[in-house]
Amino acid sequence: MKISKVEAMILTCQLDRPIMDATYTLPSRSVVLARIETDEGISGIGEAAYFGGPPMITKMIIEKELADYLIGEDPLNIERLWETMYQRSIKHGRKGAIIASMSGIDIALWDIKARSIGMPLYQLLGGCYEKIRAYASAGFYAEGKGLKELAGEMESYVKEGFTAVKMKIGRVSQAEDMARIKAVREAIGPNIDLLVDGNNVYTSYEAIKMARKMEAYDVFWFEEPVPAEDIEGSARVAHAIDMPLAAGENEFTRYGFRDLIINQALDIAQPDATWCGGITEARKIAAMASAWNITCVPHSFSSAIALMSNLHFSASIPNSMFQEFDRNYNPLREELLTEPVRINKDGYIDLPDKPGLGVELNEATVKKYRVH
Ligand code: SMN
Ligand code: MG
Repeated sequence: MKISKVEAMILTCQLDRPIMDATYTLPSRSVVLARIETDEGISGIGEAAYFGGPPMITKMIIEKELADYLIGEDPLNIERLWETMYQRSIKHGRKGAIIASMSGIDIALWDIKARSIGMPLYQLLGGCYEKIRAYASAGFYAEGKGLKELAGEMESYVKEGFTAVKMKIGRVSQAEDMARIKAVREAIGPNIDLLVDGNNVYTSYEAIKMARKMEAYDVFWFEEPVPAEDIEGSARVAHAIDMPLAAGENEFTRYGFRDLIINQALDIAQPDATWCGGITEARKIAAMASAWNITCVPHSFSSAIALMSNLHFSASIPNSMFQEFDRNYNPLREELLTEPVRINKDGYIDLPDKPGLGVELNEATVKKYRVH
């Protein structure tokens, strides 16, 4: 089998009401999908995260740089192709947009490989779980969203069947955030796991102070309390607090995660297969984490393709726990597939039994949101 075409599609959708975490405001949701075709008629799909830059840059890297290393090659030699892409781009790559672009390609290659043998991807990768517990990722700041609205929003996910929910903190004072956490805990009751995400906004001493206050509300994990570059600060926080520290969504490749792990900067590792280096690299990160008894919970906050890519990865490793399931308004997640991703009655996502990622794009949605 030979790769005959590599292309990237950009889909964009404007939000009526922007959502905000500690530092960012999201006015729109966009995705870059990588599609790889072969001479045998089998094609694969993957997503390349573009966060922090225009999606066009990611599309250009895929089509104008990485495609050259792939056309004519056998798509089944995924390790070799990964290494070729990494080594040939290393002078301007190693982190950021190049690795995110490679990630989309890597996922599409795995989709092709699993489709070519008619097997669901997570089983081809080793097959560990048939379902993964999902947490509702939400609780952002927004114009006009007060305590009552936030509490109502988080409660609605519990009513839908989620047994764990995540909310944002760090945009307002610690006192205001504590009031938000209290309101959410009271709304969801004592039996739901409550995760909080600081999106890199605190100093280590602020984070430790905040964590001690949050203990009263039985917070399950504290995500990214300090800047991603502050590895020692993250380690100080992880050592000082009782709840686990989750981090790594901003990190790339096994080399980046090695530094977080050997410095004991996290208890829970959150690689995202759409930008850490694809499923190939995410599995190496998870294996390395397992040697330190670290749980691996993939980050995912984009389209349904990103969600399914991370879900197959999660289901293929023994040290997974949850799958992040963004619940903010996003038609590129809810309408992108002919069968949208849903939780089952126990709050888990069942892995599909179809080959590859096990999904089919809804072409009407692609047409509606595609940017040319
Ligand atoms: C996150 C990252 C990128 C965009 C929105 C939200 C977030 C998460 O930190 O944990 O999903
Ligand atoms: Mg996060």
